[in-house]
Amino acid sequence: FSLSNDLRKALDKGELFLDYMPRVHAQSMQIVGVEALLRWNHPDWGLVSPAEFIPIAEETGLIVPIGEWVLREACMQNKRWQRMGLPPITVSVNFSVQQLLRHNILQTIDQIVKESGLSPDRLEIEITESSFISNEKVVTDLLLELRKRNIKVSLDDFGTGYSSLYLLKRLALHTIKIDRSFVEEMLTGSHNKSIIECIIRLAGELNMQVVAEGVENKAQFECLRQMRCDEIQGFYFSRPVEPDSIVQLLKNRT
Ligand code: G
Ligand code: G
Ligand code: MN
Ligand code: NA
Repeated sequence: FSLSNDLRKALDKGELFLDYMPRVHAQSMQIVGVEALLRWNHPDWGLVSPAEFIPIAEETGLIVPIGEWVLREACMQNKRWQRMGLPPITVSVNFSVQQLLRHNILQTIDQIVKESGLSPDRLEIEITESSFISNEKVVTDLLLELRKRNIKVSLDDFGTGYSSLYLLKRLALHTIKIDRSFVEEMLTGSHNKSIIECIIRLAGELNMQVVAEGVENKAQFECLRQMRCDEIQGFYFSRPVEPDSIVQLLKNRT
């Protein structure tokens, strides 16, 4: 049983694909973006969770070619939706730190965006706070370069990691994504609602957009909307779905 050997071949064999999870504008309930989520259809084991194979991809370095494939596919898919005349949306792509630290990462991103024909401001790169550990300068500089190109950057799983407010202020971030652990208990747990309120206010002060992740019910949604959270993502609106389902959601948007 060697998942890493199989993963090495998965790209060439076409076993990887992307699902897309909608991001919804809280006030209008309109879909304004999607997060690309990698899936692996293993010939023997069926669907393998990214929680299982992303760490293997990171340890083996396979995340670099796989991540390039994800970026290319996501940009091309978004361009395809646009060519169909659908309302323009932003596609978000998760990046592991190993990808960010490649010396030629900017050229790679530039080339893929150019090839796809997607407008750079329709792409968002999701990074996590842990990307800065030991690499603060390199990653901070990279974010500045991405901002020059109008490519958006979001800080994923915010609040769970290395959250230095000092660092946050200095980063060229477009969006903060509140980790779903806060949303999960926002109406039952003791402090989570206040933490969310603080993050929303902080994002506003720093001129950043704020997204709440893991919204699963109407009560959470209404509460976040009242708190003036910009966007929501979660099973309440939609699970991750195939590209055709995004077409349906966008066609229903008027
Ligand atoms: O979709 P799901 O909940 O199963 O994803 C589990 C984890 O895998 C999430 O933390 C998500 O960020 C990560 N993930 C999904 N797709 C990608 C990808 O293309 N690249 C990287 N680096 N991580 C991904
Ligand atoms: O780490 P990251 O935020 O990239 O992880 C994204 C993952 O979170 C997706 O794979 C998705 O399945 C999961 N997710 C998103 N919204 C919800 C939700 O409302 N409930 C639950 N249980 N998981 C969610
Ligand atoms: Mn993410
Ligand atoms: Na997250």
